[in-house]
Amino acid sequence: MDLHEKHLTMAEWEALILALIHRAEVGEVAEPLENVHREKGSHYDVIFVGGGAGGRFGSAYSQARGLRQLVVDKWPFLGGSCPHQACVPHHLFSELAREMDYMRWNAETLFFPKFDDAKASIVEAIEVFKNGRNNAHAFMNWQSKEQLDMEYILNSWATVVDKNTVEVNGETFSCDNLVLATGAGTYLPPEIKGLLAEPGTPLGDRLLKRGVYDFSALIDPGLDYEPTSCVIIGGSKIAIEYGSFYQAAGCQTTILTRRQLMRTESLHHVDEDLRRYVVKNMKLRGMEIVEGCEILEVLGTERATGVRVLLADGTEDVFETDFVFIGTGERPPTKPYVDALGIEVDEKGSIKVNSRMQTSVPGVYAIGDLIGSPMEMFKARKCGMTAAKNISGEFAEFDFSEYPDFLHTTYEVTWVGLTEDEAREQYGDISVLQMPPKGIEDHEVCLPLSEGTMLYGHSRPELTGFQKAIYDNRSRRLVGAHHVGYGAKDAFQYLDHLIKKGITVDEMGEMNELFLNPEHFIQLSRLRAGNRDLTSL
Ligand code: NAP
Ligand code: COM
Repeated sequence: MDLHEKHLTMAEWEALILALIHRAEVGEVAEPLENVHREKGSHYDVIFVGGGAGGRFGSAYSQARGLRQLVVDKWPFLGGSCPHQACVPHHLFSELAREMDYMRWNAETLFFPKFDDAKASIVEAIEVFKNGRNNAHAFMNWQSKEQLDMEYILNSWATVVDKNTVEVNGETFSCDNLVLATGAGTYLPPEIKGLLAEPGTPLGDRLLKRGVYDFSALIDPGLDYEPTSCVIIGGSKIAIEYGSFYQAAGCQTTILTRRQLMRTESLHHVDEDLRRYVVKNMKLRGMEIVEGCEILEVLGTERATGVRVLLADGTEDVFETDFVFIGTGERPPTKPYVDALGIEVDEKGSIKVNSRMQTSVPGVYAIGDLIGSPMEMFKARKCGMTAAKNISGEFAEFDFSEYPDFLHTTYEVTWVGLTEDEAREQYGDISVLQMPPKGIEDHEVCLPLSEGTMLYGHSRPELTGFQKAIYDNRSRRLVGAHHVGYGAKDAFQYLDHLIKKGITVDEMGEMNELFLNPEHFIQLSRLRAGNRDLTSL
């Protein structure tokens, strides 16, 4: 469908995308959606293969710099997996988990009714998401075309022929620069038996055994029964986030993990006090966490019936369940690029790039999840922007080794900078301002106290969360901040910037807080800022 002379309203976009998704679901080949200025020819300064966050932001930046760009995506909308199967549903489920948790703890107090497990349906939550996601899809296309004037071909596969040639629906487009941005998918460890329906099904078009889901299968085709329990394989962010949701929805959840929870390689700077608070509170909600185990097999022939593991003590055990959820991380499928371009990849298959997003093939860039960890939104978008800057002639680098990080349980868990142990090792002389203070038990103090924890503060102080700020005593600079609670996540975007700028305890003490503020960092810093020699609080 040629849209380049048309202006679709949001409602028209929604209807169009919905119809195309439906046709794909029933196996029909649907026509492409095109906003292509063919009057300008078929040559581009840059072609983005993949229109997720990286490809979309890279395209927008290229446009803004006066480059002619084309972005191609297999789905009928831009924005990638985020609005379709990944970040947006995860945030919806985490919000629901928080609400259900709140209702459970407060059930039959004040005006809160008895919590009704029968109404906490995982299937319904997925339906709510699927019925609503189309609006975000529509906005991605509307904004990209009407506001940002991107050229795009959607609902279409791009085949990379060589570094200057891309084929889409039998038509050839040429480019001076190519940006690969096709993301990653769930990693299915080959050593775990029984994940797939048919042993030996190639990973590319794999079919999970019935009763086995990853974050994407959970949504499409979607969970079609209300599970009685859940066993999660792997200890990733996905495991923690989705597991907390299932548990809050009344589905008894067990996480089977090789390492201690939150000690997986992709999570850096996780403070031990924060980790303990998080894990303690997951267990308090009834989750079972089995650490140090090796996952051997998903049992069941027709459908999953359990997971067989080797426990830390060397014995074998079986965790019975009708719902196995995969949390073993993600890897990018890069073989087509290796085959077509001879591009260099690392041992996990991620495309190797330098700090300018340039691959081993001149003129070819790679961005986002395709280049490996961290598979986070900020990185994908800024990778796209960095590639576009370099293509437009600027020398631009992007260092994503240090960044603010987060995950959800029934809490927001957020951190930036060094942990207490790392700071002590690096600086020696440090001060730690934390709540509850060291030596005080969680139940002894109703702090941190703010929006989201006010009621707990007055009835269950141990649920109010945890926070910690770490200063280097010599320079008086903030070197780390850690928080479990509600409402503080946004602050960490700015704290990251302030830490990089070298903000001191004195400058923190001069800031204007909006009282009651969720992380208490400003007032705690002010309480100590007057001291010539900083000490902990
Ligand atoms: P991940 O952080 O890469 O963790 C993978 C997990 O799988 C680890 O616990 C790992 O254990 C385990 N694992 C791998 N192979 C295994 C095996 N054979 N047996 C048992 N366990 C195995 O995974 P993820 O959470 O899916 O995240 C992928 C990327 O997406 C990350 O970059 C993450 O930051 C990002 N993401 C972000 C969010 C967010 O909320 N910001 C949400 C989801 C994903 P070991 O630790 O023992 O290796
Ligand atoms: C967000 C997708 S859901 S994008 O980063 O705006 O493209």
